[in-house]
Amino acid sequence: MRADFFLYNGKMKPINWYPGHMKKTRELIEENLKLVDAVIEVCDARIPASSRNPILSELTAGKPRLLVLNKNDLADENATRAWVEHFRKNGTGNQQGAYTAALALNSMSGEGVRGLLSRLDHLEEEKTAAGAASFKGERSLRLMIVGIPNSGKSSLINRLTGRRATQVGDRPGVTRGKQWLLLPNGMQLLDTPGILWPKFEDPEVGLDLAFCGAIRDEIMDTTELCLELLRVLLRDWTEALAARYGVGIPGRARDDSDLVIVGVDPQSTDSEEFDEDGHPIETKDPVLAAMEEIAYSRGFLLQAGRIDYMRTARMILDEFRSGKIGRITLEFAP
Ligand SMILES: Nc1nc2c(ncn2[C@@H]2O[C@H](COP(=O)(O)OP(=O)(O)OP(=O)(O)O)[C@@H](O)[C@H]2O)c(=O)[nH]1
Ligand SMILES: [Mg+2]
Repeated sequence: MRADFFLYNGKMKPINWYPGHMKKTRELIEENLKLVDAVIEVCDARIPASSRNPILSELTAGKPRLLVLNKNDLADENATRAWVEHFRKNGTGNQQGAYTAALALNSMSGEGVRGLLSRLDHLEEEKTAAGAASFKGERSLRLMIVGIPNSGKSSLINRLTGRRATQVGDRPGVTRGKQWLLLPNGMQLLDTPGILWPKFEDPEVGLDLAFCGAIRDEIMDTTELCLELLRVLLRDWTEALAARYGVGIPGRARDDSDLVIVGVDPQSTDSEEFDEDGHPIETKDPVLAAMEEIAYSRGFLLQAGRIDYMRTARMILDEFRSGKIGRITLEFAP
């Protein structure tokens, strides 16, 4: 299997770039763009900025755009509301004057789908009224759905068609080619495979995408990825993490009452602690300590009591992705 990215020292490094199937999808989108009246961009409500592909945004800039923040059942409600408001105020990045809208929805339950349909109706009415050259009102809207891998494009299409018209899966890269579908309201919709972009300027973006399942797990170090996720959760979602696993609340993980801290090297990012005789006390990275505590509490141990890091990491990532740790948003509206 060909790898597109790997995780090294907390950074997503692209390898073997630009992958052939993503280049092909880009061409597919470019070729079919002239056939459609509007674009539905599906991003992930947990990471509404990181999950927007700048290439797609640029390619489709001239078209009316409906930005869908999908999987809103997994994201924090207040954070999602702030994001929708942000896009409403600032637009979604298509050309000035072009129709744009942003809305949150859940493709699994269908919550929010009616809002999307009414916006599409509205757009169709506008187009008909304007008598657009390519759109004389003699037909219904033609739409294209685009987005990063695993954001739920095909799931949304199945919702809109009311049947299992396209294949979906809990991993990136399920849709491979284009597929035209007819909606009950007469509109036509083109499903496309998810694509990423060649370089993540900000390593956090790569990590966010990996946490949320947009990058194939097979090519990443699961334990390292999980530690990166725990680092973020310990920082921003302390309560949720403590409620699920009983870790991360200060003072709970380790009892520091006997320690006398006599010196911290200001140059060092790791603070070293010393006992009363001046011997350094080994301190464990709190993120690793949290992971080990979770492993012990779940009994994820190998022979001789060694920790099964892989199994623990897999479990934590799965629980995050399925919302078991809570409704968690990883980045917040500016
Ligand atoms: N919780 C939740 N899960 C969702 C939602 N929408 C989709 N999913 C899940 O997300 C996974 C990906 O869904 P797909 O529809 O295959 O995603 P896609 O964007 O078509 O993916 P590619 O074809 O690989 O680009 C599946 O496991 C879906 O069940 C949602 O609103 N909420
Ligand atoms: Mg798909």
